[in-house]
Amino acid sequence: MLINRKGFITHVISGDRHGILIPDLDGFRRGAFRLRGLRCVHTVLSSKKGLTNEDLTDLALLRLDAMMTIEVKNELPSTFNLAYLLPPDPGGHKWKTETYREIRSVPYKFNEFIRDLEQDIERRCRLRLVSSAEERAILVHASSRGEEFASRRLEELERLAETSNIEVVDKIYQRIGRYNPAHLIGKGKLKEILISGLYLGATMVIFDQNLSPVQANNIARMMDIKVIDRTQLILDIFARHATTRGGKLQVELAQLRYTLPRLVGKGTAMSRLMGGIGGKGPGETKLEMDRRRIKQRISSIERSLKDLSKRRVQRRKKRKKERLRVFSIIGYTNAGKSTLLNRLTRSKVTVADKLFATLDPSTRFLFLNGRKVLLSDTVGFITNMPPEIKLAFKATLEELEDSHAFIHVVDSSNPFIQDEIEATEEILEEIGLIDTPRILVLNKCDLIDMETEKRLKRIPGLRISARTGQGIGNVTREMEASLSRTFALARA
Ligand SMILES: Nc1nc2c(ncn2[C@@H]2O[C@H](COP(=O)(O)OP(=O)(O)OP(=O)(O)O)[C@@H](O)[C@H]2O)c(=O)[nH]1
Ligand SMILES: [Mg+2]
Repeated sequence: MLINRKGFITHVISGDRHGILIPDLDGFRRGAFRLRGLRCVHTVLSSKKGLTNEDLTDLALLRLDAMMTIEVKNELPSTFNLAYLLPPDPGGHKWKTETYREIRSVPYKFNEFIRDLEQDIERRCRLRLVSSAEERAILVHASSRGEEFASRRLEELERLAETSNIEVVDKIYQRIGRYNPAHLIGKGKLKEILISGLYLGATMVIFDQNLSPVQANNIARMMDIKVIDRTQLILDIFARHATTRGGKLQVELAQLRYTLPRLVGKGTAMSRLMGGIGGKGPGETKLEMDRRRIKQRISSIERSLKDLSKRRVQRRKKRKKERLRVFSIIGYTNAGKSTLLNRLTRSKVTVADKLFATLDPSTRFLFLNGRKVLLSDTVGFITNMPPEIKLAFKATLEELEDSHAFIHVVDSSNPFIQDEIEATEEILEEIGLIDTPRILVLNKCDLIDMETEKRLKRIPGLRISARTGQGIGNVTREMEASLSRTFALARA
């Protein structure tokens, strides 16, 4: 039975010898620091005694007031077991169990006890909430790739989370050989993660691996906090950073497309899975929209985007007629692309120590050999870009198609510079632009030490610092050389 604090029975559940299945408790009170207001009391008929692991994980995941079992002996109630959650305490236990000879031996009034406990939990949780973050997350990376790879990925995921104003409370690496199609990682491990997350006051779990609709739904059903994956996190960042109408629509479309298959007839599933992380994305107002309305919205966005795209085509035609050459600055996110654009064209586009600071391509001009050329700043690349994200990039990708050459910027202070270069090259390969001439630029050379210097020797590229201006002359000279080469070709 589930019993509320007034003593009314809200659910009667019959199980079998394997156990009981507690129904969906959505709609009953909940909150980051509150308990559910329901206690579960069930009989134990088999020879098993006390409380099982299952009992305790249900207690924690559903945030029940208490889990109670009554053992049955000679068809009469005998030993009474009780478990309740404890306030967060570093290194402490998550719950406490008590055993009594019979139910009447419990020495306190349960309602008063649970009210005090709840206040205690709330007080201690609030004490730790000193940051201004909107959400608190546990990050999970599951793969067979080993510790070093995992920690690098988790670090990047943490930077992404911070960009979305999410505080990271725990990072978990789970080594697995094969993904579980139903819930990515084993159910036991998953429950463990979720419980420790709740205990740390997490409001969401972010998976580095992209979740299939089935996985996302199964995991979200197991618990009361938001479950999202890396793609959704990146889309949330896009939603926050997009500034132009086209950019915003593009991101909303990508979010809706990602969400639609993940909506499985459950009202709250949407708010858990949608953008809406901090409630600032375009997803925010659509939280409770149903499938049909999402579909309508998708087609309406597609129509608007078609119009915008037509206008872009016209602009590109005009440029072609004027025979304006376009150079595009590309590279991994946060490499310093916008800083370089500003340096080369003396402009002031947004620069920030954030991932995906730039979303909408901005174009400025400069003169090379007395000829006017355009320079485009683009959205940064990142490893494992899923198709939904590429969709949000459409305007940028179109810009790239028209480019005369790319200036590929990499952050030379990054210890994994080779991976960064490859991530960008892989994307160029995928979009069929690997043959466009490229000028490789190793940026942030003001930051590197002797050790890094040695490592960089093997990488052919211009050493520059977009921040200090060091080596910038070489970049313009390379751009000029690249222009003369094409003109020479054209004449030949
Ligand atoms: N020390 C140093 N910092 C730099 C240099 N170039 C850029 N930065 C810093 O690196 C951070 C990212 O620079 P951005 O120009 O915004 O990088 P971006 O590649 O446009 O990044 P996204 O638009 O987010 O993909 C900022 O904090 C810059 O100030 C450099 O040459 N040296
Ligand atoms: Mg930028």
